[in-house]
Amino acid sequence: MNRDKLMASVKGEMPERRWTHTLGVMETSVLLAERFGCDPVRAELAAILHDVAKYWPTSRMETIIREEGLPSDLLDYDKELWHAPVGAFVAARDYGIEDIEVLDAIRYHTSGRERMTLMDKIVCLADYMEPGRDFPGVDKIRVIAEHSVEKALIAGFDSTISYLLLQEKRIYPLTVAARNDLILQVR
Ligand code: DGI
Ligand code: FE
Ligand code: FE
Ligand code: FE
Repeated sequence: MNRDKLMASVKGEMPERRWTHTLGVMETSVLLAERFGCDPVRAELAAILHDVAKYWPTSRMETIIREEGLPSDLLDYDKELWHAPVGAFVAARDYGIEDIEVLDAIRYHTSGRERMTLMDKIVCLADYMEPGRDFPGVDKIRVIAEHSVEKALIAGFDSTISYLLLQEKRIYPLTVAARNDLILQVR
């Protein structure tokens, strides 16, 4: 599928404002890829697809997690986490994406993971700091991202973890592992 067809198809899976967010993640992923030496074409492909399953009904995501062997521990954590691994599955099954780095960048764009690839980091960070994002601390993340993808991503995970603590929600272990590992990487 060519880029235009892919974009039109993914756009159809979500409301207008989420597509605007996706355009922002695409633009920011390309920028960060060029800044930090990742392939901008493949990073952009991951960005196009990263939230493809975001607006799928919970039951449809749950069925895929159960029937397609995705990590079932996800079912005990916030449903907001589900669209990322489900999105990677859909990218492979419905869009024919075979590039494992692209699929992993989609799969881990919400949770992060230990030993994130540069592409994982870029898509996850772009998701935090695309131009449409407006949460306390996002400007600080954009400034840090001028020089360090890892330090900016730590700031992003810190804000998510703080939010989860305030909401008295559970924290998915991969997010803790991602943050701990990034801190070792920048030390
Ligand atoms: O899909 P987006 O809204 O663009 O962003 P995302 O895929 O990064 O999803 C972020 C949401 O996931 C955010 O509202 C916090 C929520 N979430 C719930 N539990 C966890 C979590 N995020 C992380 N990183 N780790 C969790 O354990
Ligand atoms: Fe997402
Ligand atoms: Fe994110
Ligand atoms: Fe997103």
